[in-house]
Parts: sequence; structure tokens; C-alpha cells
Amino acid sequence: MMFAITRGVSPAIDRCELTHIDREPIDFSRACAQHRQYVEALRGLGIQVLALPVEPDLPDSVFVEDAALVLDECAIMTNPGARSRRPELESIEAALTPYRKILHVQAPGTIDGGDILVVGKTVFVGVTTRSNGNAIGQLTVMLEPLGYEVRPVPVTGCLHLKSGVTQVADDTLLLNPDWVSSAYFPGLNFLEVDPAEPGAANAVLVGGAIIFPTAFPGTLKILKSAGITAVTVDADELAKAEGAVTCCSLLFRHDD
Ligand code: CIR
Repeated sequence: MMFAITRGVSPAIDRCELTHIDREPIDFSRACAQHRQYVEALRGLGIQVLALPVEPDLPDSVFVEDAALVLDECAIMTNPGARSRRPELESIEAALTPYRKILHVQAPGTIDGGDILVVGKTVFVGVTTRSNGNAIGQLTVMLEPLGYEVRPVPVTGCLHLKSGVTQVADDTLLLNPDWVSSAYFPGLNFLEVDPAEPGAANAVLVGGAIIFPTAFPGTLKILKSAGITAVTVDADELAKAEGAVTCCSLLFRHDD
């Protein structure tokens, strides 16, 4: 059974961290409605959703992905690069504890889940303003004994690795080549975003389908031509907080 941890939008989202985009007002009720649509899309794909209580004082807490890396063998709590986001971890760790052995990245290592892309037994980690070499070293020590290879990937022009590349099918990545180079992913196939839609490389892969924003019709066409099934959601209000669709869930498998 696939599970997703999610958390509703904080009423403080207006005070979110921003790195590559300018601040604009966020319509809280519209953001909540979009988040509900996203959760329904997960449920529609057969996911059991574990919805955590809203955190009124943690502006970015809807973006649960950044708090942890969940693998079949364990969950690794990150140490988010933005100090304001570190209090988000406590409740996520409590939610994961029944399902996984918990490990921790320690300071001075910093890393956000949005910088971690797992493809099979390879763990690609973006080197960004949020995620540093020290954390990548710690992940390597934790994951190599479990048979994973950890590989750093340079990222330019966007917040996280997964702003620029995500997996959309078994051996296929969706990529914005201006932000992330395909050279770091040998042996995989690529689809490139429509050049008019730089933010379109973030999709959530669930089983045989993806959840994908309605805001990127050009890239959606490219995906559909490649035979990829997409469930579309409106996500433009959360995008004003520099969040995309992967950020809003932590997906993992658990069978009784
Ligand atoms: C931040 O800057 O941390 C949030 N405003 C956005 C985080 C988005 N998370 C993600 O891409 N995984």
C-alpha cells in the first residue's frame, strides 16, 4: 500500500521563504483549495493519505517533502537549509516513526528533501543554497551499506534539484536543461520541458501516472505524446511560495 504524508497550508504562508522569485500576495483560501485538490488527486491514484494537523506558525510547513527522505529501508530526517523550516521536522518524524527506522542528518550538514531524487538504487542530491557537501557525505555513509549510490548534482537558477528534474516514468526524467544538466544522469531517458515553461520539470510519479500542474500545457502535451498519463491539478497559488507538486507529499510504501 502506498502512503502519503501531507499537511494543510499554514495561514502564515505569506511569510514563506523565497529564494528565486519575488514576493506576491498569496490568496490563502485559494491555496487551501488547491491543496485539497492535490490531496484528492493522491487519493484518486489509490494513495492512503496521512494528513497532519496544520502548523499555524510554520509558514512553509505545507511543503512536507523537505523534512525527510523515505526509502524502503529507513527514513532520514533532513536538516533543512533554511533555519525557519527546522521546527517542521518534529511532527514529520513522529508520523514516520511507526513505519520506518529513523536516521538524522546532523549540522553542519544541511539538506532539503526537494534536493533528493531517488531513481532505483541511485540517490541524486542537488548542490544548492539549501543542501551542502557535508550532508551529502553523511547520506553516503548511511546509504552505501544499504546498496545505494549517492551522487551530487550541480543545480543553477532554481531552488531545488527537483525544481529542475523529476522522474515521470520507469527510466525517464523530465528536465529543464537550463537548471540541471542531463549529463549527471547516465543511462536514463529524458523529456525536456517546453522552453516557455521553465518551472514545469516538477511532477509527482505515483505508480503508472503523474500528478502535474495545469499551468504548463506545453509540457503536458510533450508528456502525453510520450505516453505518460497525467492527472492535472491547479498549483499556481502554492507556486507563489516557490513550491511545486512534489513538495506537498512524502510518499512511501508500507505493507502490513
Ligand atoms: C522554501 O523556500 O523552502 C519554500 N518556500 C518552498 C519549498 C518548496 N519545496 C520543495 O520544492 N521541495
